[in-house]
Order: sequence, then C-alpha cells, then structure tokens
Amino acid sequence: ALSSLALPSMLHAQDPSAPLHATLAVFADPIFTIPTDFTGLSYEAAQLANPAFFAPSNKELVQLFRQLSPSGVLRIGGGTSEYTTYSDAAPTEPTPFEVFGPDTDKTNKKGTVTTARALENLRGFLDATGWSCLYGLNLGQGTKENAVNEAMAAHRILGPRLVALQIGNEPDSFRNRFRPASYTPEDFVREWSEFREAIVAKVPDAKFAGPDISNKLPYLTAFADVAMKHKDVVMLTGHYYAMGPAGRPDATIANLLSEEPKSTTMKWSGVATIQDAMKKTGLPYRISEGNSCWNGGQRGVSDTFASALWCADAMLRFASYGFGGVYLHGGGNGIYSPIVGAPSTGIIARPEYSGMQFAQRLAGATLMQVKLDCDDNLVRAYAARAAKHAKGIQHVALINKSNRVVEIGLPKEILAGKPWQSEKLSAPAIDATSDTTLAWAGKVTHPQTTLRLEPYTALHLARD
Ligand code: BDP
Repeated sequence: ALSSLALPSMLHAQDPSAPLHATLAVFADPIFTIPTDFTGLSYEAAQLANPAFFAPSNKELVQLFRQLSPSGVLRIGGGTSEYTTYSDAAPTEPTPFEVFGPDTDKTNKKGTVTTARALENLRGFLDATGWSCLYGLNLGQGTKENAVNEAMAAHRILGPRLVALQIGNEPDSFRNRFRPASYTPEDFVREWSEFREAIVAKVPDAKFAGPDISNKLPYLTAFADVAMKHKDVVMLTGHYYAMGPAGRPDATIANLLSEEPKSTTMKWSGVATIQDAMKKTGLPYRISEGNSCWNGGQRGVSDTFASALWCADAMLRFASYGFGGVYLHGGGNGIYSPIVGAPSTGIIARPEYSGMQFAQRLAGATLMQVKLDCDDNLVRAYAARAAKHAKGIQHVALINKSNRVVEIGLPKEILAGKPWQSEKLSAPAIDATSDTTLAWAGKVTHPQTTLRLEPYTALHLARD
C-alpha cells in the first residue's frame, strides 16, 4: 500500500526526499463560526432494537462520546430507518442483536422495532453525554400513522435533547427501490409534506430537518423551496461519502487523501448549490451522515490512520464551506466506524475518532480566510479566532496528507503575539489500524518563522 501512496506527491516533485515548501497567509476576513455542536456521529436506526446500547449504563460509550465532544449530535437513521417500526409496547426479549453497524447491500434487511424503552434509555444516554439527537423516521416503507406515533414519543421522551425529526433516509435513492422509476423530487416533497402535516397536527412544536439526501442536489433544491414555507424546518441535511462503493479498485488510501477523490458522492463543484439553498432559506446545512467509503467501508483504508487524516481535513473543509455539522456514520463493528464494539466485549475508538477530535478542537471558533501556497494540494491549512477574542488568531490547523516533510513559512499574524502550544495527530504508519494519537507536542516558541511538518501528520496550534 505504501508505494502507491507516493504517487500523488511525486507527480509534482523532482526529488521526493526533499522537503516541500509552503507559505501560509492569513487574512482578517472571518468565514464562518463553527457551531459548538458541529461534531457528531450517525448510527443506524436498527441499533435502537437493543435498548441497552444507547443507555446511560453503557459507560464506555458514554465516555467515548464525551471525549469526542461535550455537546455533539447523535443522528439516528441510515438505510435501516426505512425498515423500522415504532411500538409503545415493552421490548421483546431477547433483542435481535447486541450491536448493529452500517447498513450495506449484505445487511439482512429484517424489520426492527423501536420501543418507548429504547427512547427512554436514549434520553438517559443523551443526558449523560451532553449530546442532542437528530432523529430519523421511516418514509420509505413505514405508514404515516406509525411515523406520527414515533414522532410523538421521540418528542415527549427526548424533550430538549431532540434537535429535529427527519422524514426518510436518502429519498433521492428511493427510485426503483421503495418507489417507481418515475419518482421525482416533487413526489418526495409532496410525501414529505403529508408526513410533516400529520406530525404537526399531533406535535405542534415539532422541528424538522431534511432532505437527508445521498447525493442528488435537485432533491435539496426542491426541499429548500418547501422549507421556506414552514418555520419549523430548522436545518438542511445531506450525506457525503468520499469514495464508494467499497471494493472498487480506486477505493485506496491515495484516492481518499487526494484533493477530490474519484467516485466521491459530492463533487466540490456541488457546494455552490448547497450554499445557494442555505442562502435562500437562511437555514444551516449539515452533513447528517458520511464517511470515507460507502457500502460499509474499505478494509485497509477506512479503518486506518488515513481515515483520521482524511476526516480531520474533511470536517474543517466542510466548516470552511459554512456547513454547520458533520456526523460520521458508524456503529457495530463497521469498517469505517469511528467507534466499534459492544457492551459485552468492550468498546473502542478507531483512528478516525482521533481525526474527529482534531477537527473538534476548532468547534466554537471562527474560521478565518487563509491561503496556503504549496506545490502539493495534499497539504491543508486552517486558522481560527477563538470565541472569546475579538481579534487575532488563536488556532491553526496544519494537515499534511502527503508523504513528504513540509516546511511552512508562517505569517506575522501567527508569529506575533503569545506563544503557541501544539498538539500532533500521528500514527506509526499511514495504514496503521491502531496507535493513532492526538497528543501534546510542545510549546512553539518565537521567533520561529518556519514550521516543520512530518509526513502524514497534522498539527494543531493553540494559544489563549
Ligand atoms: C448510506 C446509508 C447507510 C449505509 C451507507 C453505506 O444511509 O445506512 O450504511 O450508505 O453504504 O447510503 O455504508
């Protein structure tokens, strides 16, 4: 795997062993304040079939959520949310499984039941973690009556922890699946509106988010038009997978780390359409689900340190586009899952989790305009102003996705002022599946005009 990785950088360089040179400029223009609930995780609705998973008693999971963010968002949905039904009855024992990972083409599509008990435990879990919940209802195969019952229960039980309800997962993929080939964005919006109206009749202060699309932007545009008519739509959402499906020959580390991965579900050129929808509606846009490679993830890629470097950059890049949140999909023992395992066997963080922690360091801060001059677009930079400051730069994130040493010339805005503390995101190898660390890496003292970044590392500089 390592030799193929050298490719992208070598295309640009005569001598791959020589350091890359970069110059960073920071401008006074703020781009976007990253919300404090920017970081999140997405889980399959099927996971609620085991009420003991999202429960305060699942202490390892509570701790991992808290260490990721003191105020994150847990999104419940995914492919299995179109197979779940809600019931007020007591859960049946034994539960069909202990944990449930990402839905894939191989997932056994048996319907699962979400009960009031599962929601009560979920509420306890959210209270214990400080997180809130974006909750998905079944539109693909569920009845309106059942969605109303579930919405009532979620609203009553999750209370202030419920950010918004979503109706349907990836409705832009319903064609030839849950709906005929002739299904259009207008058909979706009409069905969505019927469900919304039925829910509002019983839960007048319900809040909604959507359209939770896979990748087809006309569905977002159609949804945005309807969202403008209803004050209770509080957020626009869509998914992002850098590559996919798993198994494609180009589902590689080199492709994942590249500027625009081949087979991505969202071209960077599509961002303008999303920003138009945000502007038109005045609503935030959030990546409600996403990860490195769909159909469950690519082994040797999605479960390695490469996923951490990718995700540290991708999350901050989305923030620089003005997106208000990124929720990485996972759970179970999924290949791309940031957190894996089960209460009975132990729950652990994968490398990607540390990449998320890296990006989370900038939550609440205001991203400032930067320009990085470098021969290689695998080197990325972000700068931000901390919430309590009116001027200056208090955070710098430098991400080296290349296999070369980078020497970055720093501008006066960074050299002047208080000294910096640094933290390094690194691992023994780019394809390492364990031993990823985000650790204190010392004080950066002045004057130091050039900063050295090792291959495949990211550095977070912070000061008061
Ligand atoms: C998305 C689904 C999610 C899957 C994911 C994948 O919403 O449930 O787990 O793809 O294929 O389309 O990995």
